[in-house]
Amino acid sequence: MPYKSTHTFTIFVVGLSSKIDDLLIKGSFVSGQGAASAFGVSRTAVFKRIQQLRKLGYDIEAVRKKGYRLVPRFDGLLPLEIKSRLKTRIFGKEIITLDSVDSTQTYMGKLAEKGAPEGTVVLALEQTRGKGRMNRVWSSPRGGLWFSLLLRPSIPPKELHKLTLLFGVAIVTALQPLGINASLKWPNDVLIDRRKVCGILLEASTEIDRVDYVIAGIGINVNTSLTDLPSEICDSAVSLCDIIGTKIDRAELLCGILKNSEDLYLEASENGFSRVISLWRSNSCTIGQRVEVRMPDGALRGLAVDIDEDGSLLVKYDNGFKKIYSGDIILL
Ligand code: BTX
Repeated sequence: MPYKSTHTFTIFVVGLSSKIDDLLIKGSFVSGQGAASAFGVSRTAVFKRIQQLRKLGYDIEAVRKKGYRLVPRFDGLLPLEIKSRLKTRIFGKEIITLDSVDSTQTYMGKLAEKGAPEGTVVLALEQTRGKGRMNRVWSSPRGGLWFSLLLRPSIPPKELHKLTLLFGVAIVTALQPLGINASLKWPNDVLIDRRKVCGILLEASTEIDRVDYVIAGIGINVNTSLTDLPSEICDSAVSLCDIIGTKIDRAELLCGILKNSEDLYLEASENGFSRVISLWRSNSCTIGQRVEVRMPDGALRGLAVDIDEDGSLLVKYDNGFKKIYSGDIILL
């Protein structure tokens, strides 16, 4: 598989390769002669880069008198294929596609510590030790969309949990053009007919009053068959291809999620999270439901009445109301 080696071609591409890649991403034809004169190199140097890319798995067509053109494959998850379809400014400017990794979160953590820029994406075709919240395991066989996105937000640490809500909204909205009506279970699940199709994990490095970085991990069962998942979660999980009945283009879905989340993120950075909260509310399957809230110090049953502007869940129980800031809920 070509994916393992793409790392060096994403973060560290400089000079001629990067100029050629930029033209290919734009969908333009790269003429051997034109690029050679424009960049002051030989035609052989241009051809070498094209051959390198082909070896990495890219489909690059050659048309007489026009030159070379990148043809993104259906469901093609190589960095340039994704970038050629992306309509974002920051998210996905750097993309690393790995064939297999323990966890994209762990991999991204190392890049973040080395100063990788905001918007960097690491995605893997499979994870051997995918992480859920509270040390739980996230099952990540081939066919799913498993990725981490690096953020360096200028919000106070106490607002970080609102980013989970933001990604939930971005994902549900990206599924709508596929005709999929998913909904949000507080705080971090995306469900279809009460079954989990996606999980969101936010990990952050913070100081007392500032956030250094956040790694948003998103896992979606896209073209995974339920038989690839452990039997104990088969009843509570679902995959998009099971619902639709055909394979889905993960690259397109990823681009949609990155675009939606970037738009919401930029708006929240300017004007706060009101719009995220209101969109979360209207896409929720939590509000109006009887729930059991499981917290480290015990469980509580009641009615989930609303989500507050601070992102907490407001639960009405026998003795009054309680705001829940963290924990798990079960829909009763
Ligand atoms: P969570 O703790 O809310 O959910 C974990 C629970 O979900 C597990 O205990 C199990 O019951 C169930 N589960 C595990 N795998 C699946 C699955 N594939 N589909 C449905 N249910 C499942 C949710 O944590 C956060 C998950 C984030 C995953 C992404 S993938 C990319 C990034 N890298 C990484 O290691 N984690 C994130």
